[in-house]
Amino acid sequence: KINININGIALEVDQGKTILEAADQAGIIIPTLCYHKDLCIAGNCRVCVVELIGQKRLSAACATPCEEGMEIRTNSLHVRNSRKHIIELLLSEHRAECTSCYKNGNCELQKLASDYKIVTQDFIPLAQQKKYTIDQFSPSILKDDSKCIRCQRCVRTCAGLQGVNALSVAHKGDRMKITTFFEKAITEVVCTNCGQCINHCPTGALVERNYIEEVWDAISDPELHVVVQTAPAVRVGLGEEMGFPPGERVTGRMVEALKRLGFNSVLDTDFTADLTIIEEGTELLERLKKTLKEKDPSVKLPMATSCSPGWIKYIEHLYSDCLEHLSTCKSPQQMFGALVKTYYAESRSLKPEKIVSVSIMPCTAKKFEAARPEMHASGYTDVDYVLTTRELAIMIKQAGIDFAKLPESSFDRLMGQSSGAGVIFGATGGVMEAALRTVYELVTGREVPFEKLNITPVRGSEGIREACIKIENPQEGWEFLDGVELRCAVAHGLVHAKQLMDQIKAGTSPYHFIEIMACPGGCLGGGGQPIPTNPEIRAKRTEAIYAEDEEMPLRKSHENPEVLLLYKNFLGHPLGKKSHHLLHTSYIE
Ligand code: HC0
Repeated sequence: KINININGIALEVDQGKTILEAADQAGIIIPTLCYHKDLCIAGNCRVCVVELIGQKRLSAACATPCEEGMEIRTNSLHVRNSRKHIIELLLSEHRAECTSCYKNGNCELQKLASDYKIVTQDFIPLAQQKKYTIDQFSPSILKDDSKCIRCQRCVRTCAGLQGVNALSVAHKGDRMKITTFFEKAITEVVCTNCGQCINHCPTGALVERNYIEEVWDAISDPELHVVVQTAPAVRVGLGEEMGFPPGERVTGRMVEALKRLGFNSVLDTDFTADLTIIEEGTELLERLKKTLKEKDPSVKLPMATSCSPGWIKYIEHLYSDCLEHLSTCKSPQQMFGALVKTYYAESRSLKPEKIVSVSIMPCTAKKFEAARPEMHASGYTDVDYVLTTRELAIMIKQAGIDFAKLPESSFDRLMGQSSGAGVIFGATGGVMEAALRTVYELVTGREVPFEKLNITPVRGSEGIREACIKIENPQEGWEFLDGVELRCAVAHGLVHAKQLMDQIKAGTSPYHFIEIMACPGGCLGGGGQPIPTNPEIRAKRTEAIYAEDEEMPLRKSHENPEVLLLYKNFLGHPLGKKSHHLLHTSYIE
């Protein structure tokens, strides 16, 4: 421990703490822009400057470690004036058309300009003179150079959190910019569309491509039947946009809000999450049989989950010789889309061409996924529009809905029922846990004891986690699995996916089954979730997901009555002909 003094307050702090962290401990807020809890320190925006008594130069609080006896002033005249100048300089290079900016109201630069009352313009407004590019080619991400303050959070996100490096810094001095390889469009580089850059951008330089108006148009058209599905993680994030603290579950209110917005049917992606488990679990068992029993060298293990579209793009871009490891299952979003315009349309006597299928996702890559040319198994575009959790919040506000006063409502039927296993898809490790609950019962014919339903080794926030399940006394047909230790691994954040993929590539992977989610924390930390994000917020959302699971009357996918009905009345059996056509896919090298 060392002793310091901040603004006259004596403080004991751990050695190695930065001034920013020490100030936080003392309840003193130092403004930041380039700093983010998820990222390595850059110290390049200088907004967090503080005065150290005895030193002439100001220091960046985020990048300066505390030293014994340090006397720090965070609010002296020198600090205030410098900070104001820094903000003014940043604004002089920023196209500050705030009222027409998509980030209006949730922009960190705007908030600083407001807090520091920047009302004069002492510097030449360079943003008006410079040429700039707005990259609008991606169905997921818009990148507007004129709003960029070059804090490089996006670059550090893409490199440090995701290990993708689609964004980098080019040029020097006043020509310096954040760009891509050879300044190509985002769609032409290794971007996975994960949207983590959006979640970490302090301004409107990176935002989601929004489809709010298109969805309003569809809802307003009396000829159309507009169906909406909501992803598992939306229900534990949406509340933050509506003034609730992180971790508030708003499932029932969300459903009621969607009904009031005018959707004709409010259904649940968790239903197809359960369906995914049946298809993917069966596929895993088939692969185990082919490799362990039939010794078929053409079948690849470990099998990797295939529901996170950022992860899919990552493996297609960077490990295209490992695509056979991916499960052929489409994601729950796309399974849902394919069923809405076939099974749902038939059951409800609706013409598929009159159905508009909308999904609410915590994810920007889902927009890209829905736009993939192969996602037309129903004969139509399976999912027409994908909105993020943030876009849904905008619609709710536009509609004048007082979210806090809403009663709770239930999902509509046919594709609205789910188990707790479907819910936990929203957290890293959830797909694995859900799959293991089902695979164990399919193989042994015995029920997973209630106290063992929570498979804790695959839970948590470690980048990579492992579980080993020993199979004993399997039922008839699965004898070859007797005594087999099913080795599983879970990774979240693409930087961790790399470790598992390098093992596969080298032929040293010890696993049978791996789950990879592109975003930190899984979907609940997705690129379409409320901003801000950080480890504490994601931990609260994670707790909420598991609490939702524990409250569900059914907690195993294969017990979902609506899924069983779907097989009985429409699909036949898992991995059957219809399933293969509607629910499975292949990948692009
Ligand atoms: Fe996810 Fe999903 S769990 S990817 O994170 O599998 O986006 O929430 O909707 O599709 O169900 C996202 C979340 C989903 C899908 C599901 C999967």
